[in-house]
Amino acid sequence: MSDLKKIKEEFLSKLNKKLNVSEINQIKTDLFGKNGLVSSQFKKIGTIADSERKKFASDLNIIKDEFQNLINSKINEAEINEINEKLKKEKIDVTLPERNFVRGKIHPVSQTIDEISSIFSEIGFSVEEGPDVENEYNNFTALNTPEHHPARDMHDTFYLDEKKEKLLRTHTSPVQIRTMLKDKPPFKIIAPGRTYRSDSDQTHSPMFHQVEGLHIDKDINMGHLKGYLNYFIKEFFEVNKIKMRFRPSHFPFTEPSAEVDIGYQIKDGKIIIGEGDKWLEILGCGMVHPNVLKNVKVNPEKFQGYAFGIGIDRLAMLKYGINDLRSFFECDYRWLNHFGFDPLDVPTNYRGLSR
Ligand code: 2NL
Repeated sequence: MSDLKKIKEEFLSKLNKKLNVSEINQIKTDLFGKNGLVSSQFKKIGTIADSERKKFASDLNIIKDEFQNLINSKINEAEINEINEKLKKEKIDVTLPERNFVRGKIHPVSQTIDEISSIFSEIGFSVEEGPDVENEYNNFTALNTPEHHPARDMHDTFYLDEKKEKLLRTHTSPVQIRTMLKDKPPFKIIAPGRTYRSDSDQTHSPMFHQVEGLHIDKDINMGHLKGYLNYFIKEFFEVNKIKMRFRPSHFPFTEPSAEVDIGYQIKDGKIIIGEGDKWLEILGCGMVHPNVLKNVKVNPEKFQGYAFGIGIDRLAMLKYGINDLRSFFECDYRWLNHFGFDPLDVPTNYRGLSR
C-alpha cells in the first residue's frame, strides 16, 4: 500500500470516533503541522521520479483538501456539541430564591402616582390608562381644540407623521375621551401617565407625568370640584388643613376654567404646605365644556361635571424635597437609592401614604 493510502486509512478511522475540539486539533497538527504526515509528503515531491511526480502531487492535494474539509466540519460539530453540553450543565433555575438579596427602589414619580391613585380610589374614582401614541382627534379635536386653534401650537406637540394625524399625547385627556366613547355616563375616573411636549429646560422635560380627573354625572357642579380637590390636596400632603384659592383661567375643554393655588411658607429653609402667605400654582381645572360632551355622544342637558389636570413631577418634587426636575430622568442608581421607596411599602391612605 502506498504511504498516502496508509495515511488516509489511518486518519479516516481516527476522525471517525467521537472527539472533542482539542483532540481534533491534535490530529490536525499530526497531519498539517511543521512535521505533520501530510506536510512531510509535500516535502517529498522533489525526490520523486519524474514519471510519477504529477500523479503523486495531484493525489496528495486531493487528500490534503479532503482532510482539511473533514477536520473543519468535525471541529464545527464538536464546538456546537460542547456549547450545547455547557448550556445543559450550566442551566439556571430562575424560579429559585436568590442568595444575594439586593432590593430595587420605587421611583419617586411611581410612588407619587401610586399615592394619587390610592387617594382617588378611596373616594370612588377608577384608574384608567391609554396609549402614549394618540391620534389628533382624541388629543385635540374631541377636546374642543379644532385645527388652527392656538392651543395646538402652545402644546409644542411631537407629531409622528407628515399629515399630523399621529402624535405623542400632550396631556392624558385622550384617555378620558376614550373612556367616554366606549362607556356610558356616569364617569368618575382619573388618568395618570406619561405626556410629551417639545420643551426642555431647568423646569421642563420633554416627557413628563400628569394625572387628569373627570367626574360626569347628573347635577355635578363646581362645589363638588372644590370639595374633591380640597380633600385630595390635604390627603396628598398629609396635613389637616390647607389654604386654597381658585383663579379664573382659560382652557378650550372647560368653561368656566380655573387654576388652583395652595398656600405655603418657607420655615428654616423647608417648605410647609397649607399655611403661610405665599401661593403655589398646582393644577388647572374647570367644568367640562358642552362641546366636549357632545363630541363623545354625552347629552350636556342631562349630564355635566368637572375635570382637572395636575402635573405629577412637580408634586413629587414638592413632597419629597427634590429640587432638580432633571434628576428624575437621569437614571442615576445612587440617586434612586436615596430618593426611591421600598417596593414592599405600598402606599395606602389609612397606613400613611409615604411612611
Ligand atoms: C393643567 C390643566 C386641565 C382638563 C385638564 C379635561 C379633560 C376632559 C375634558 C375636559 Cl376629557 N377637561 N381636562 C381640564 C382642565 C384643566 O389641565 O394645567 N394641567 C396640568
